[in-house]
Amino acid sequence: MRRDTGLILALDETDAAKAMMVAEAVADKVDAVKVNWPLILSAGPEVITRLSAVSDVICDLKVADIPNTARLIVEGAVSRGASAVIVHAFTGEDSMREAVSAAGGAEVFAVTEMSHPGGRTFTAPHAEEMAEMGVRCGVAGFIAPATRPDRLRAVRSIAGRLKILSPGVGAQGGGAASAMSAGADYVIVGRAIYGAGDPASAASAFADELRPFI
Ligand code: OMP
Repeated sequence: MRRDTGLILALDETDAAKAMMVAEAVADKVDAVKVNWPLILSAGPEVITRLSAVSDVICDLKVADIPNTARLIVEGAVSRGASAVIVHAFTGEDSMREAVSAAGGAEVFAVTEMSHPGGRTFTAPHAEEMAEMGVRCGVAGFIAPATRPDRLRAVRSIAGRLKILSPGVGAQGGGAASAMSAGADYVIVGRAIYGAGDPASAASAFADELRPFI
């Protein structure tokens, strides 16, 4: 995944036509588009392939399953054009290794601590352990919260040179610059871009804020 702006669009827009318009409008301002279940369920999995013609696509299926099922999901996403897949780390080492193996040349990012308030309950107490496991399993990097820069910093101290993608910027209250200062390589922004009146201008404003960190 290139790193021209450090910005990843979380395209949770459920109107498929609008989603494609937004992706095209921001394509030169983002390094990747992340698709999650809301868009896949409304537009069908073919949307992964359509978007991959516009941008690198991160398939955020938050895979959380036994190794065999994890493999089938990751293979399905990559075969449709995803260049990266997001998996939950809490499923353990066997599932994570299988996801990395199934991804082939595509990247696997493991969720350590989730960005919403509920993420403090079960994910935060184990985030460091999950990051250590992810390093052992050969993941490309981690998802760590922009809403809690101190916790992002803790994951960075384990991740070494692996990539950190940080959601929670904008609608969830986190800041782009503070996430980068804490060790993120990319920030993930959804509603603050696709929900804006002018998504291209909103993406430009985030790219401007990120420029000093690139
Ligand atoms: P906004 O809150 O609209 O910017 O969207 C954030 C995006 O990042 C959504 O697609 C979430 O599913 C995703 N996300 C989080 O918000 N928190 C996490 O801890 C992990 C993710 C993720 O894995 O991308």
